Amino acid sequence: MPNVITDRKTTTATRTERPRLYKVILLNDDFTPREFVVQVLRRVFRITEAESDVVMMTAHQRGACVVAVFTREVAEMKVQQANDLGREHGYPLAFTSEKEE
Ligand code: NFA
Repeated sequence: MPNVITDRKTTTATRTERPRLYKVILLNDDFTPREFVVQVLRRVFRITEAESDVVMMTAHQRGACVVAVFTREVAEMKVQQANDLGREHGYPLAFTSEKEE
């Protein structure tokens, strides 16, 4: 019987990458009431009234404001929930998500 080597070993190197994060952005519009925007921000993003006010006013004055960053799935879910709330009340309120560099 020839000498056959059967005990080859496999080594696996593991490299863990950080998940890419996505910004959720609030866009200004001319129709959605300020107070409604604040309530949606509080409900969907669980931020305080004071923080919601700053985010809402920043979007109002500058056109857009980053609300928070999340993994892609969570960002997309929050955008959907917030946009649905606006639609349910007949407002054009718009949130979007964008990959962070
Ligand atoms: N611009 C809106 C208004 O004057 C308020 C608003 C702020 C809407 C931020 C959307 C986003 N009623």
